[in-house]
Amino acid sequence: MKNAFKKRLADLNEKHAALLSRPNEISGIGNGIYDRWKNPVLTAAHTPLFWRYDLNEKTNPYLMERFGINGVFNAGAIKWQDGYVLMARVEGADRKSFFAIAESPNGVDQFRFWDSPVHMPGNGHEEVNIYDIRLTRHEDGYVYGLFCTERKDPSAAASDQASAIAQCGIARTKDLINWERLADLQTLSPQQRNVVLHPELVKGKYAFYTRPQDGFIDTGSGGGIGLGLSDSITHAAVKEEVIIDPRVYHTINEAKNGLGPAPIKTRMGWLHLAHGVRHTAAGLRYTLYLFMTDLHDIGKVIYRPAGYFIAPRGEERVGDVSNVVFSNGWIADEDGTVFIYYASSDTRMHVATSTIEKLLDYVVNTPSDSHHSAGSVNTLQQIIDNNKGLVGPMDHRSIAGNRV
Ligand code: M1P
Repeated sequence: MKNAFKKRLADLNEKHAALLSRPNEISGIGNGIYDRWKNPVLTAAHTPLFWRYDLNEKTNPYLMERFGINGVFNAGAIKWQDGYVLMARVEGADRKSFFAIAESPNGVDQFRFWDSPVHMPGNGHEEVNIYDIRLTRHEDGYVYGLFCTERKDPSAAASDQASAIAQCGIARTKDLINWERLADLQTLSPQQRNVVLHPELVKGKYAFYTRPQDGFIDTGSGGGIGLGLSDSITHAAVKEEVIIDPRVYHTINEAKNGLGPAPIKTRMGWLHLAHGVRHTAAGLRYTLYLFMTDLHDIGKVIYRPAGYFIAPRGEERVGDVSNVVFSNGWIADEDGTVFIYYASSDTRMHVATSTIEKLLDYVVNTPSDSHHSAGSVNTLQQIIDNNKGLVGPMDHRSIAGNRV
């Protein structure tokens, strides 16, 4: 058919334009802490057609994809001039990840990729894959990107084509386009992932939140989210990591955890968003949680609400790595709105919105974990007792009235 190419191109363009301009809306009544938004904000289908297709009819007469995109997820986030910017992990059909920037005028829809992906300079260590960047607007004037740099484990047997080594790559920029690659972070741990740079100097040093781990997947003796200081940022080295947020038996982070984006400074403390992982019969389950550290002693956790903050729900539960929510980007706006960007199942990006005041209320007033069932019952009973007289008719067989 003579016009097949033109027709297919017109169809592709129409669908793509419709997706990019699709308005988003808040989904349901929510839990009072945050609002989820209905549509994913960034997916593989958002990537430009001129990335995926050779648009020349002579060299691609069937207008077939030449470069498949498998997923767009785990994005760093930053407010840039007036735009809401996501620096996403884009994973090709070839399983290689790279970074690309997408920008929205309002933070909840109309995200559009910049024309070219980020050309991140290499580290000279046979880097194979890079992913999960955390953006920090540092007080030294640079925007830093800390990300996982991964390569094959050189000590693996020839028959083992899966063992890998993960470390923390560091780059900095002043325009989000030109990146200066610095030396990878040195720590005493054989592997590192989920490393985040604190936005302020601490005692004149650069402060890193780390996640020591023995293996590529298992953290082994790595006890949780650590904190360490480095004199230098160009050759960053942390000689001591203190675990500030440990993994704990029978909680949402018993298997492993890791910090999400750089913390937000509030009047009450540093607000942290992290992911916790637990084992289930269906595999690993990743959820998000919040905690707060002291404004002047960033290693001291002062509030840690029990349980998860966001867990995978509905279509979020399904994807390349199912039952996962993961966040490494959030934006606190001048008016106090907080845009929480999270990925689901290593496939797509979503947004939830809240405010600084709501998140403070949540971390301060949500009961902490009692670490046993009887304690949870006591916590619940306390809420029920406090509500007596504030609700309508209750079923007297089940309320605290029987106990008073
Ligand atoms: O597949 C889920 C996540 O697994 C890793 O995170 P962590 O090191 O905490 O287990 C990362 O590969 C992350 O990209 C991925 O989303």
